[in-house]
Amino acid sequence: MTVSLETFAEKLLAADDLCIVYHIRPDGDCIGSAFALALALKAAGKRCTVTGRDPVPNIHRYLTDRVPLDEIADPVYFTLDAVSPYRTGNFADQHFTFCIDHHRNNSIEADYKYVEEDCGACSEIIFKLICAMKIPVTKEIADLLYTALITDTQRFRTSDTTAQSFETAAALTRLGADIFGISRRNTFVKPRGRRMIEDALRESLHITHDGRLMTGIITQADLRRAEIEDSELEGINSFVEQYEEMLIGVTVRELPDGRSRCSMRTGGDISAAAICALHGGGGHYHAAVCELDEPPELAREIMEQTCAGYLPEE
Ligand SMILES: [Mn+2]
Repeated sequence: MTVSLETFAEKLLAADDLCIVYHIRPDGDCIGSAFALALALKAAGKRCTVTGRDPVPNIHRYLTDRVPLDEIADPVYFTLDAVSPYRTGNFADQHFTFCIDHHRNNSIEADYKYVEEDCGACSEIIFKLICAMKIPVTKEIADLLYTALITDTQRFRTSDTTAQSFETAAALTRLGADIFGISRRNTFVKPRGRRMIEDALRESLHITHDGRLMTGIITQADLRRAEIEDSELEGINSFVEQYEEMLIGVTVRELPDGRSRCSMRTGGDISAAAICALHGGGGHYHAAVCELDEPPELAREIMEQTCAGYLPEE
């Protein structure tokens, strides 16, 4: 049932023994939001834990390892930043009491659900929720929420970045968030492995239709060579966006099981969410994703065929 944020806050304050579930292949937004909320709920005297199918990416561990979690036998489940049951991984069949999200067409059923479509980051909602519960936002919470905000808005440049994104950032700045360090760490500095992957991706590019359609591939072999985990490549799907002529850009990432995850970025009036929906995926207007059972080279061909039909007439 969809409820107002006020009702959501009331119901959450009345609950205890919570388990917050972040989505598979976690990013800064779901991790920052989940651990910030856990800290807040614990400050309000509740028992709380955070879990997800995949481990917390190393880059965020310096913040999350400091969050003390409880062991809870029979928790109340809370999901955030996951658009569908599939995205909750091994919790796909779990009954969720609480659900918060910022994606279009969220398909998770929950007793209490609050979705703001197309807001910059889930953490903007989590910040409002913590404030609505009148729980103080500490520097630790602010750091986690800012990590989520800066990564999901890609330094405030996605098309979902709104005045609320900046208002949240201003508030978190006043609350002591490490603006310089978090931005630098998450959006600017590139470790050696990351640079190697970018080189491999550049090499793999297929650029057609006068540069308007481009596809690239990152394989498991690339990851091994660069000695980097897939989870350490947040933002890599936006690499294609640096090409000025690009209208549709797809980054095909080979999954450990040989299937392909196709991340799409679009410009102009082309809906990435609509194209990815054709292959069972979804997401935002200019950034969406779908998974194909095919290996990367074949998945690339399929995506090229699908996308070519969406390019405007020259
Ligand atoms: Mn998000």
